[in-house]
Amino acid sequence: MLPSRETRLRMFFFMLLARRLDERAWALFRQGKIAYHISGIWHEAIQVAAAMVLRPEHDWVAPYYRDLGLMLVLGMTAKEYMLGLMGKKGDPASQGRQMPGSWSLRRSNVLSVSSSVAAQAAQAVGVGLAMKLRGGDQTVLVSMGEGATCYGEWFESVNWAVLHQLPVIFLIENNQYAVSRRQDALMPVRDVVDRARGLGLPGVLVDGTSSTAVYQVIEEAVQRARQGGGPTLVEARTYRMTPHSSDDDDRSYRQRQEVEAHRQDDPLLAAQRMLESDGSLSQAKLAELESRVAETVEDAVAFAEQAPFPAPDDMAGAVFVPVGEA
Ligand SMILES: Cc1ncc(C[n+]2csc(CCOP(=O)(O)OP(=O)(O)O)c2C)c(N)n1
Ligand SMILES: [Mg+2]
Repeated sequence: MLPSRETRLRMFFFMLLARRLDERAWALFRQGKIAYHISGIWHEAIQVAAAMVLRPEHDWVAPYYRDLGLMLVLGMTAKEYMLGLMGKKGDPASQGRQMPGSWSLRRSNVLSVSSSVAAQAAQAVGVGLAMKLRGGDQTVLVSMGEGATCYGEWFESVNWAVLHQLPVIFLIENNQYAVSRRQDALMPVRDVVDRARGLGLPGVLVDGTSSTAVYQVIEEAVQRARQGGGPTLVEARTYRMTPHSSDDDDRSYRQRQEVEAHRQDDPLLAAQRMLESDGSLSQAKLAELESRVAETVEDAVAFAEQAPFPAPDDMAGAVFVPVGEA
């Protein structure tokens, strides 16, 4: 079902917030104020729509490093994001120990991101198994890139989830690159969902630049999972508009024309146009949302800049459990 006008407006707000925070992160990197950034630009529709379908503090999520939009919908604040980006003590994920993008948010049932690509698939399946054993209608959504579906861990995890009909949604945010490798240099199938048949689960390919399309596909997958119908593989297609991370120079492996050709597929602009065309977003309302978001970003940056770093003598804190507390 097409999400309601209210849901579509909410999705647009979070996509806008994610985009402006992300753009600010790139600026902070160039100013030398942060050490690293890994961007979710052009992934916003997928992330925001998927998170919007879930029931907060009821369902579980195993995200990956690009999932800023998803984390914002799940309750991570702009201030918390900036604290993590700047490695400050107030970062809810690791008190400033992990690389930016290594989210976790205990209060929202968000598992900690592992730096090992595809590790979260097995973790999510473990959560799904616990859900099935306990009964109830919880689901777990696990997200990752298309490159991650080439790892053995991913196949093993999906196999197990299908075998035991676990309530897991495997969300693949296909941005067509895994660092410098194009998708066709990584896998012998055209679409990631082509793998679904062999693995024995439903697979759905969706336009990842359309928040409403992603919302509907995830809603169906979540319903299936809640009703005991097992896992679903969702492939949402977008394009990686930025280099892999702030450490990468993508000019060494792809043409500028290729990147520019995707500029017209902006998921944020698509959501805006849709709301404008059905009369849900006036110029005045858009300006109000933009200024609210700009203020939120400014506040978050100012707050995080003056926030303390972790103390050097607390280096192992929030990393190891002190002896006796395990
Ligand atoms: C097990 C493992 N192998 C390699 C890496 C290095 N690495 C980090 S991200 C990445 C590419 C992942 O591509 P994809 O899954 O498509 O996600 P994207 O970054 O494109 O969103 C690789 C190879 C890693 N972190 N872990
Ligand atoms: Mg990718």
